[in-house]
Amino acid sequence: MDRPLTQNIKADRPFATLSDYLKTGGYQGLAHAINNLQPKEVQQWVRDAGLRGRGGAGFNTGLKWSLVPMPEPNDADRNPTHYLVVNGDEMEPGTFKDRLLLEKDPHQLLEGIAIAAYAIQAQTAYIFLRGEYHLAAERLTHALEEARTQGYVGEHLLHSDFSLQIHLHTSAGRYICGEESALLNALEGKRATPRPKPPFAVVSGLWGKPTVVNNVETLCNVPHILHYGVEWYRSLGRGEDKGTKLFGASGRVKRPGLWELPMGTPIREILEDHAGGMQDGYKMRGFLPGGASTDFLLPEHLDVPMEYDAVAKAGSRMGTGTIIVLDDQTCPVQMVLNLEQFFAQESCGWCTPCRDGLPWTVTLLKDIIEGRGRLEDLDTLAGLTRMLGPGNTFCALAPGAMEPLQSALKYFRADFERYICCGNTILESG
Ligand code: L3W
Repeated sequence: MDRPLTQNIKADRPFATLSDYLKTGGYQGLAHAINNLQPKEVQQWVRDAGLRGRGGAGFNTGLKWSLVPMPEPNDADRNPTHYLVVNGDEMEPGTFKDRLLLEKDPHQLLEGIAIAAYAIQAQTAYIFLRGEYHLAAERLTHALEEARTQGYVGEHLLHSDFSLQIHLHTSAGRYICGEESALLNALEGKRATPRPKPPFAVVSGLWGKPTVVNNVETLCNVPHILHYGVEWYRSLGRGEDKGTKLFGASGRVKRPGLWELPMGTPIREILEDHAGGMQDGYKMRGFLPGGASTDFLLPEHLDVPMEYDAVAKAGSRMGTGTIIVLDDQTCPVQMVLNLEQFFAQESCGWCTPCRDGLPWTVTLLKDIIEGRGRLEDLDTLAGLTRMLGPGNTFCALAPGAMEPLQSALKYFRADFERYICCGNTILESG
C-alpha cells in the first residue's frame, strides 16, 4: 500500500463512510497506540518515522509533541491540561489539499487526532476549520457522531483510561487565522493577531496551556505510522524526506489536480506525468512550488525533488506542495500584484511593516502596471522585500508575501522594466 492518505478516496463514491474506513484497517493504529504503547513511545514512533509538518513549515511532528511538558510520576498534578488543535484553516492561495482529506475521508483525520491527543495527553481537541468549508464541516460533524457512538472519541476511548472530546470550530474567515498563534487567539474569542514567539504553543498555547497545533494532512499520516510501522512509513519517501505527500498543480496545465506521491518526487514528474504538461499553445515560464507565499522557480529547476531541503536549496520552499504554474501568456507583474493585493487585504494590521508595507507594495505595482512607474520603484520594491522579510514582523504573512515578489524581481525584471520604459505588457508585445 503506497498511497495511504488517499486509499479510501474512490471516484465511484462521494466519501469514505465509517464502514469503508474500517475495511482498510481504520482505527487499528489508534487501538495499537492505546493498547500497546505509552504516550512517549507514540511520540517516538512518529519522530522516528520522520513525519514533518505538512502546513508548510516542515517541523518534525514527533519532536513537536515531545516538547509538551509531560507529568512526571511524582508530580502533584498527574493530569495537567493540554490541548490539541487541528489547523484546518486552509486559505493559502492555490492550496486545496486539506479540503480533499476533510471531505473525502473524515475518519482518517479523527483517528489521527485521537492518536496525537493520546501522545500528548490532551483530553480536548479543537478542529479549527476554514469557514467556507461547509461540506467538510457537514461530513466531520457526522463522522464525529459516528466516532463517539463507536467509542473512538469520548469517555474511556476503546475502553481505556484515556478520554478525549473533539470540538469542531468554524472560522469567521481570515487568512491570518491559519497562523498558529492568531488561530489560538481566534479560538479564545479574541482578535486574531499573532502572538510573539517564544513562548511557543507547545509550552503556552490555548488559554496559556501547552498546546500542539498540527495541520490536517500531518495528522492524516499518523494512523498509518501506528498501524504499519516506522520502517514501512520511512520506505515510502524517495529521497531525504519520508512518507507521501499530497502534491497539486494549478495554472495552465492540462490536468490541474492533486496526487498523493512519495516525498522527493521530482517536480517535472508532478507537472508532466500527473498534470499532463502545459496546455497546447502555452509554455512554462516559472512556478511557485508550494502556494502563493513561496519564491518562483524556473523551468531549469524542474528536476528538483519535492522535499523541504532540496526546494530550499533551489531558492524557494516546498510550502504546501501545491504548485502554481506561470505560463508565457500571463504577465508575472500582474500575477504578483494579484497576490500582493490578497496579502495586503489579509494583513491583520498588528505590526507596522506588514500593515503599511503591503499596501505600499500594491500601490507601487499598480503604478508600474498603469504607466506611472519609475525605474527607482524597482529599488523601492526590493527594499520592501527586505523590510518586510523574516525577523521584522510578528509572523510569516509578510515575509511569505515578499517571496513571490523578490523572486519575480530577480527572474522577471525585464517584464517590470518593459512597463516602465515602454508601457508595454507581455500580452501586447506577444
Ligand atoms: C517549539 C520551537 N515549537 C517552531 C513550531 C511552531 C509551529 C511549527 C512551525 O508557519 C508556514 C510557512 C508557510 N519550539 C519551535 C516550535 N516551532 N520552532 O513549529 O513553525 P514556524 O515558525 O517554522 O512556521 P509557522 O509560522 O508556524 C509558517 C506556511 O506556514 N504558510 C501558509 C500555510 C497555509 C496552509 C494552508 O492553507 N493549508 O498550510 C504561510 O506562510 O509555508 O512555512 O507549530 O510553533 N523552537
